[in-house]
Amino acid sequence: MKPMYKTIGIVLASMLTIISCAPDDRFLAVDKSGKTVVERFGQLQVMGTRLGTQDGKPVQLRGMSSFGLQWAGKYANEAVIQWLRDDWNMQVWRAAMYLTQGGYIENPVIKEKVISSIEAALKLGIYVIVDWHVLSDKNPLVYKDKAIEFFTDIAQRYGTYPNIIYEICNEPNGKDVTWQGQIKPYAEAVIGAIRAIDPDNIIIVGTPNWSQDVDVAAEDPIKDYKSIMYTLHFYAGTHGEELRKKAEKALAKGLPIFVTEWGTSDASGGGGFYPDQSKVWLSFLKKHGISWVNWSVNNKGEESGTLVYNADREGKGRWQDADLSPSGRFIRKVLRNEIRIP
Ligand code: IDC
Repeated sequence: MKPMYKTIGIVLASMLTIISCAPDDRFLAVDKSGKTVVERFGQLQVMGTRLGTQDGKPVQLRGMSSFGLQWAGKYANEAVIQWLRDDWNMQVWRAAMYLTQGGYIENPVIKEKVISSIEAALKLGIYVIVDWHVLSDKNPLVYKDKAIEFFTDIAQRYGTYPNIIYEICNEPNGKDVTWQGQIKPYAEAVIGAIRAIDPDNIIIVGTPNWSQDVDVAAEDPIKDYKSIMYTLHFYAGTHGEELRKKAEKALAKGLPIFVTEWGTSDASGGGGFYPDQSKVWLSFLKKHGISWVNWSVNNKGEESGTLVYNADREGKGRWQDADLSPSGRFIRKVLRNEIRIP
């Protein structure tokens, strides 16, 4: 080969390598031309079991959850959320508003942390999940009226922005809390109230048994409304193949799934860091194009938390490696597309 052709060949080959290694633009919070994820994806929609952009392209959103806002509300500010967008490549932020354990029912001012999360997301062009964090209160019907009042207000103030995603009951749980008995009737009432104001933003519904029984919801999904998704939650140290089988069963029935919460630890939020089990899950989510949000941004010192004990006590962001827990370093690399997920 003439030297000139050889040079051209090498240049072309290296260009191809660069192109094929460059992260898919769909996984960027801000693309090379400076466009934010919301500018690019616009009004999200549900297409079969998949989340899709306004233009009808399937997407997998990835991001971080706040910790309980009553404990870690200091991170629900623009500086931290911008750091997560720019340094972590976060496309979606979840504002986890507990109801009990010092949450909204006992302390309604916590709502301000949801509002500051939304305001930051609008400014930064990312999606924001407004999470009504049903947990120790188990049965979502207990605070149904409060939920309707809360989501009506959020929809009136922000429903016209494509950034908003409603999550109306984090984790219904308890033997007596069933899909048909409590969760579905609750969901229909709250969805009805939101849809009276906001016709199209995604609404995510919790599923029985701490949002694990997506297969049960798939037997009897909500019929009267569009852009509804269902959540599956897992903790890599506790949940594995059995739960993935449930998800596959639900997908096969056509249920659109959004993992609004998962952790690299066991189900307590602590008990170890499980990167290998997490990778198996991440690969499963990638294969099915399921969007996910990781639990959570806190410095409590538990393994699922992103920060080491007592780091960033003021909520300023700009974290260095030493501020991050093993889980925080792992998730940051995953979001930055620096760890290959097969
Ligand atoms: C956990 C926190 C933990 C806190 C507890 C309080 O990680 O520090 O003491 O809440 O209830 C969930 C819940 C989520 C839990 C998390 C870990 O949605 O609120 O956070 N988890 O236990 N479901 C499964 C696990």
